[in-house]
Amino acid sequence: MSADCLFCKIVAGDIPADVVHETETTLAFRDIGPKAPVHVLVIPKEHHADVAALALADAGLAGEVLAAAAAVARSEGLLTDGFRTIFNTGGYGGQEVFHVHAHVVGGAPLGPMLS
Ligand code: IU
Repeated sequence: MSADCLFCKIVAGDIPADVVHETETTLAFRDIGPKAPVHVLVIPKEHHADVAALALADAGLAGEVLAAAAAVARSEGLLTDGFRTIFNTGGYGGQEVFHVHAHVVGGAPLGPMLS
């Protein structure tokens, strides 16, 4: 746990979140500012700053985050029409919360990737 990390506080239960999926190592909750009809964030419970740091430190845990993202897509009904999984990374990548999280977004056509 990282003391000043918002998502660590959600994992600890100190800040409420609308949790939709949980495993021993991952947590998924609805984004407070949804950009699509379905917008869920999937995180490892263990603190890693971004997906690059996570993949280097623990590739197995990175795989568990991806598996949780797929489980969320299934439970949110996104597998038929498709969805997008995004890891914003660092400043140029638009990352604002430095606890790695996969955005799982869908429920409507999302358009070209970089629009
Ligand atoms: P980013 O990839 O770091 O830019 O995404 C951070 C996301 O975290 C963003 O979509 C916020 O709406 C979301 N979020 C949240 O769900 N709950 C919060 O308390 C805060 C941000 I602060």
